[in-house]
Amino acid sequence: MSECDAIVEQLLRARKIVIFTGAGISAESGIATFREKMTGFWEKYDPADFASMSRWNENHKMVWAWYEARRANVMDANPNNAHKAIARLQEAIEARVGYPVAIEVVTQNIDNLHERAGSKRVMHLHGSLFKPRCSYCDAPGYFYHEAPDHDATSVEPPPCLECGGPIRPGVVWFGEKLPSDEFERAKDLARECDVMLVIGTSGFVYPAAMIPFLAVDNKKYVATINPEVTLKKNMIACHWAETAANALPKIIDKIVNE
Ligand code: BV8
Repeated sequence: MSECDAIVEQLLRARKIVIFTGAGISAESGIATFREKMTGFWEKYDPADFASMSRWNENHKMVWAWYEARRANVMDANPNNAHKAIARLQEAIEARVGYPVAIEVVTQNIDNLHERAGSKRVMHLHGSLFKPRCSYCDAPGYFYHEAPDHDATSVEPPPCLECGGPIRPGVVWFGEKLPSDEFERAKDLARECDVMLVIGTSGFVYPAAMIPFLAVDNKKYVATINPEVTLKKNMIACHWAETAANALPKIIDKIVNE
């Protein structure tokens, strides 16, 4: 049985499905994955070093400019066929099985491509490029420019309307806690789901990387879709060595047309 057949067979038996995604699912939209070298001015910087409170405290104009450049890239990008297939999955399965199915996307990504593809239930474990907040009082923030500058390397972040403090990116930096509601919910979903598809993540970054392991420990059907092997093969039911934008439309096609 092919990986696609095996995954579809499980999806058609499931009532609760979790789609756990990482930077790899946005790769085919042209968004560099987290471990890929960045380009241009940012090439000399390590994202894992740059995405930190210490770098923000050291030079928040540079960090704000980096996130604005990344926001500009996401705004220029489009959801790819993987994002679109995931957004169609619930409707496709329910039309086939004739009963309601619960599907939730749990993403480590800070882009908004799942939402722009039409996914309704998306949880961001590492925050979002599109939800800035005040670095002093945590009030919701805003952007100076809806269309951010791709090329600026030092930009004064806007001042908070409540307290005047500098607005920061609404993301989780290394060394910062994950949003507890989202993280607790993601752990519950891993324990309660029937199937978890783990798509485009290296599993390097904790504690988000523990979510698939929680599903494995609770004897759920866990499949990875990734050109590289990330979770040990003896731990998961299926590894499909395929890119997300190739694999997910094949899953939808099999559900809808076979
Ligand atoms: C915390 C937002 C504590 C910001 C991000 C030593 C060991 C273990 C852990 C640690 C350690 N030292 C420190 C830690 C903790 C640290 C951590 O895990 N570090 C790692 C680097 C070792 N974690 C933290 O600091 C976390 N916080 O622990 O706080 C605490 C507790 C209490 C109180 C206070 C504090 C916070 C981590 C969150 C960091 N923020 N993002 C930003 O983006 O700027 S993480 C960042 O990495 C992104 O969100 C990204 O999504 C995430 C994970 O990476 P992936 O998504 O997996 O991306 P990656 O590039 O790695 O892999 C891409 C994959 O896709 C690859 O496998 C590739 O093969 C595949 N792929 C490529 N193309 C495709 C594809 N797959 C399918 N189709 C394709 N076309």
